[in-house]
Amino acid sequence: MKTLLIIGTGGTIAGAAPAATQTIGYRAGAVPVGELIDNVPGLRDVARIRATQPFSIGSEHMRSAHWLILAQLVRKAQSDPALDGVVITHGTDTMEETAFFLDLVSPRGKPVVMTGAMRPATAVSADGPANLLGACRIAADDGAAGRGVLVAFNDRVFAAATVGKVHTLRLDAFAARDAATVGEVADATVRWREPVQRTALRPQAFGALPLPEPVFEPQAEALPRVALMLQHVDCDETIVQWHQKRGARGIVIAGSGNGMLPDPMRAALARASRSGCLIVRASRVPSGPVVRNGEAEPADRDDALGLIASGFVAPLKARVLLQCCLLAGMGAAETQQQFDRFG
Ligand code: DAS
Repeated sequence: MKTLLIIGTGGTIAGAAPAATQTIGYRAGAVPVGELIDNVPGLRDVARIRATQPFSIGSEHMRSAHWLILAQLVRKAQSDPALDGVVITHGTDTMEETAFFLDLVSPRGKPVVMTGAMRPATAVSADGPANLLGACRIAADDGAAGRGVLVAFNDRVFAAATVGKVHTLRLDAFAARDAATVGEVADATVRWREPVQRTALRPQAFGALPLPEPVFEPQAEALPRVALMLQHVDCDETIVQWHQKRGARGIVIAGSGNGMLPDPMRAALARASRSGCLIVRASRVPSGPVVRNGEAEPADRDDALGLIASGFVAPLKARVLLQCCLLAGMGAAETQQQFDRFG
């Protein structure tokens, strides 16, 4: 029987409300991870379980310091001969960001599966117990090794690089952007849709990257500061300079269409790029890649301005990937190569 480490971090899966009919307005992270485990019939028939709870928060409060604590625990588990895999219970609001960060910085090998819930633990038909059981089945399955961080939700298995929350309330809250699910769980069996994805097989740029110590001081940020901006009609380009004054070393802008920008915004970002800030052009469109040099005028193109095109990487994940590139001391060309890996 495999041995799994379950890391509890809070979220709705550990949420509690006075009334069983309440599915909003609950207290996230109120139920300790040991109780979550005890509330899942049959879980201990799937694997030997160890548990730890480094913190317990609603994931809307997640900070990069929390990510660094989780990365330390996952890296340690990857080299612990007594463990065969990791399951992380986490809020759904920022799960896609945490999953991608851990996917980027954790060495490939043992399964790491994240899960959560859309209904609190106290609700009628709470979905947490089934999601936790599914996540453990996946983490204990031989087919899960080497796939990087996975998200298990509502009997579906997603890759960290493409998963995103697509509904605010529904149980089926997650989907894969520009990709299929990696597998499905049915009748206590995990069915993998495809062999281990090629991005999961490629040597990792950040699997052994030294990571900073987690700091929680107000306004301290343990990872390089990267701003994320959404382009809209009349968007104020002076915000670019404000982000730089606040210490941003990178900016991701979710442009319109193929990551397109109005002249004033493009000029402001070009100035920031010239001053050494890495700029990634992503798109506010929910699917499809952002390709390089889409502008009509050569002088406005990425090559001329030193901008990076996000490819298939969604804006929220582009910010995380850019943080890792900056932490690794990469410049624009090497960073573009990292984004192109997700094509
Ligand atoms: N409470 C929100 C969070 O922690 C929602 C959830 O957990 O599902 O992300």
